Amino acid sequence: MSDSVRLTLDEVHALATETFLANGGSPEQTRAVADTVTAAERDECKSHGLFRVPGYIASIRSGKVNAVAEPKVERLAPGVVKVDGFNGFAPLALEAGREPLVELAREQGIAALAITNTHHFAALWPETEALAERGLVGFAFVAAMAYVAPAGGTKPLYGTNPMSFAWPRGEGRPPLVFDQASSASARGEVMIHKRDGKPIPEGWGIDPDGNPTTDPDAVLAGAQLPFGGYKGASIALMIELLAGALVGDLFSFEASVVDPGDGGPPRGGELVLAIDPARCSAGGNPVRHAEALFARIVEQEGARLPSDRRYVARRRTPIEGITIPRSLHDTIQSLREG
Ligand code: NDP
Ligand code: PYC
Repeated sequence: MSDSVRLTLDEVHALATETFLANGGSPEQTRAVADTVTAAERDECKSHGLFRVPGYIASIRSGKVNAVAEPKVERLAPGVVKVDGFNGFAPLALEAGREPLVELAREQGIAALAITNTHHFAALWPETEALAERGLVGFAFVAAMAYVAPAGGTKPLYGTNPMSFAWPRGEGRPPLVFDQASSASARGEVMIHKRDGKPIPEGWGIDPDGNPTTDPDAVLAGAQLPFGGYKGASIALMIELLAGALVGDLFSFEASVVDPGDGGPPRGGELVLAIDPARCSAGGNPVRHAEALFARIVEQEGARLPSDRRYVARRRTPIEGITIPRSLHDTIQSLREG
């Protein structure tokens, strides 16, 4: 018997859906999370697809997450919309805020979406890509739990705090998107190395005594490192402030304190920004102008645009399907029993 299982994208969605419904997820929360998990598998973002389902379910079972929460949208200021996720998962709250954010950005040129009381366990590109598909420039920021040492320190304080940016390209082209942790790698990547019995690259983390190590177990017990030293640490710090203090939610170290240790998503907020390029430029067409830059990048051998790997996977996986380790498939199947 093979140690991996091949699934179509419909099977991925059905597996996630049945597992969430069996564990008390409302149809709306379930669909939103299943869409997010399936999108990650479709784009081969393995650290945030089905791999996360056991953690999502653990967080329902521990009582940390309200899997039937109904997000509430409210206008905080002329250019700011807020969504209270009422302790549910982030995807449904993000969906609830998306069109109001788009509308405000088109009206005013720039707008913000402040998300609070949610649990984010996904990649960030879906939030910004959706904005760029509607012709807007998008930014998203989310914190996590205390995983990453500040520059020069050895104890976890910041989350792996990703930020995503998306730019619309027009003429039928998918948006340019980057989505990156402010640590040298996402924690999910360290966990996948541990699961697969592989060492992690040097520079990803330190052990509990502060020594550099390539042992994923030691880094999970010690601290991850910011990417690029103090520069990544400052980005992690900015994201703590934007997705924590600014929107009125927790810092990563505070999320760690309230977390029951169920292995599921951190509690916290998120900030999403949208800018309408048509309302921002003093002249010319920003979207068309950007193409000159992108062309100069890809004309260099070995260079590519961020997101191109995902788009290649996105064309392939609907035909070939995806594979996951059999052990993960068995675990999720067993969670379906509720
Ligand atoms: P990676 O380092 O794998 O990739 C970061 C970005 O760089 C991607 O946009 C990627 O595009 C791009 N990229 C990679 N290689 C190149 C290249 N050679 N040229 C140009 N662009 C390139 O991601 P991370 O490990 O930092 O993060 C992985 C995921 O984990 C992210 O989706 C992030 O949102 C998620 N995460 C979620 C957290 C949460 O709290 N919810 C916390 C931390 C991380 P491409 O995808 O096309 O390869
Ligand atoms: O991979 O670092 C990560 C992560 C944290 C929360 C969700 N994903």
